[in-house]
Amino acid sequence: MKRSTALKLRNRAVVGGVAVLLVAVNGPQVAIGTDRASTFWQESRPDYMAANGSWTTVELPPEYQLNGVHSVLLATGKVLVVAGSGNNEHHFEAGTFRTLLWDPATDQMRTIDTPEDLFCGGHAFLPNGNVLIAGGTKKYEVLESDVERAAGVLTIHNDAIYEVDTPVPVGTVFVDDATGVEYRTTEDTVLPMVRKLAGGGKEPTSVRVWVEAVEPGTGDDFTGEGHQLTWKGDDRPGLYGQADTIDSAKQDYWGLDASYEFDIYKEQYVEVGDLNRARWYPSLFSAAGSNPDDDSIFAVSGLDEYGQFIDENQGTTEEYDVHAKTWTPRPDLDMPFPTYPALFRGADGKILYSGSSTGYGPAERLRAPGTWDLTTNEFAEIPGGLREPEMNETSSSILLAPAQEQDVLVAGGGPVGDTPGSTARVDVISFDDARVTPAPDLVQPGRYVSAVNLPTDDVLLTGGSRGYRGSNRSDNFAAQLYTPATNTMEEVAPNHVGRNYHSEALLLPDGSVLTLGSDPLYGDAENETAGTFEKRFEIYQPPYFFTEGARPMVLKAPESVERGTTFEVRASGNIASARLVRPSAVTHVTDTEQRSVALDVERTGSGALALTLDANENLTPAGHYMLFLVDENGKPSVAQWVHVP
Ligand SMILES: [Cu+2]
Repeated sequence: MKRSTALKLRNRAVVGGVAVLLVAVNGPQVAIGTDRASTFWQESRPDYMAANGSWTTVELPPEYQLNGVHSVLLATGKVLVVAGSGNNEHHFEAGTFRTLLWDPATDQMRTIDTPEDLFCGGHAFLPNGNVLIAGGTKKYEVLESDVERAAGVLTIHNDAIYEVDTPVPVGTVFVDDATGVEYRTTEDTVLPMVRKLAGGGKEPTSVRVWVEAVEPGTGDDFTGEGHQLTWKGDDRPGLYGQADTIDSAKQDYWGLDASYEFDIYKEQYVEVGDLNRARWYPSLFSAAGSNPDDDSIFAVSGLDEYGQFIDENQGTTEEYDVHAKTWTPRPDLDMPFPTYPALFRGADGKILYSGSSTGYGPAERLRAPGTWDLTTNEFAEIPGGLREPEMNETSSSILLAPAQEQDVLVAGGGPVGDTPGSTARVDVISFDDARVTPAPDLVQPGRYVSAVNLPTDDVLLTGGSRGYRGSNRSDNFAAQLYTPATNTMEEVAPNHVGRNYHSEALLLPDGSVLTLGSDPLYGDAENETAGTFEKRFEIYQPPYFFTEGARPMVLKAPESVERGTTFEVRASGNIASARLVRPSAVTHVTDTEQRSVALDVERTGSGALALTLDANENLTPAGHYMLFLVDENGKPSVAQWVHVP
């Protein structure tokens, strides 16, 4: 089947003065090639949709289209789509950073002023529902073929100057003691004076700066060796440079130390305290922290301000106080992870690491799943680990529903870096008993497979590509539903838009799933032309949109629910289960937020339910949740938003 035919199912109508998105429930809306038409005729049959669900492509007006790298569902029902520079160096150089706010219920949209390049930062929800975004892009990568001078990080050590901080202007030259090669600094910096300690001692200081060879070309590169350098014209004892690597290899993206809260009601970014370490590709997650009154947000991993992986003893972890709005280093929580690690807040307060990550970090370590105890900084690996442990990068991880089970599903993935191959492996890590159980394979092997919790506890697994960043036209057109209770997989209607690197999926309040983004490296099957960023959205409606009977409805529910309490809800339908689903904040198939918590359900009268929320705050961290009621036929309601303080 050809996949080249352009799809245009843009399907808008104006009802009551508000533009709404209609979904294609009655078959193809536009003329398409005959091979596709037969597919669509098949896919638009009511019995097919009742068994497989249905996909609808959505194209925003051109002025709103963007490279959606980060997607967050807000408690206002709107979707925050952050591109920043969107992996487009021209946008970066021009300072064109973009954010879109889109309301899927009304199809209203607006562009949000984006103050810095938040491309490849991390994000997590604050207890009040606002979104904390930290890190981003300070500089784009330089491919090896474009590197003209050997370059690297120089640490200038000071055990000599006591009186004043010393400016180190751009162009300051250091000479390699071993080779005589001269390197110059590429930015202004300041070397702090030696600190005199109260007891009479002294503490040497240092500063890191990027240097490049004065002479173009290569020849005296060193990688991981540790050279000492002398400040040209200033050879005071105790004043020297030191570098582990100055070479002509590819220079990775540089991280940003910026941090913003996105105010979901004022719909704007608000600058807050900077990170202590610049981070590109960090993960953020909430957990109990230093402030007893509220959860904190923690940031881990990333590439620093010179594109260096933040390894152990390099400030791996810092904590954001949600009241002070400042970041504090946590050297006691020294724990390196590969970039964008898949981390989940466990019911006992420990952090569950599934082994999934995307992008950077050493191949030979830090890739095994385990639990991280934030009170002792101990990491306990899951015995045996995952099957195909070398295939964890760009795999997708999701805390299965109900969250009480503490099971994390790991799907697909590939070898570290720009490498061929991917796996169809799906494993379930039971963190409660530190055990891994195989699950049925994906339909096709794939990296970047999106995973989304549905209100029914099924997980939608869709998209991804068999090759690195969709190379050789290897996007997967396949979707399946995984059922945790039975450990079974069922193939459903395939996505029509390919989703590889820089793609996301998230559950919407009506029970459908939005997918967006995709950033193929190449535009053709032979990998000869550059790829273009996929700007179309697609919406998947699971079978429960099409099976017989009316969906249940939440008729009355409280706006706020305390943990450990029972509350009354009025509903239509025969309700069998209830879930609080925390919305997604997803990038690079990494989503530390999405989780579905089961409520105890008691029918107390006609249309009346008593629902009880577990008292454990690690299970249901403060924030906004979608309350879904599911009837005896497996049909969910549309969600009602509930705040858990
Ligand atoms: Cu990326």
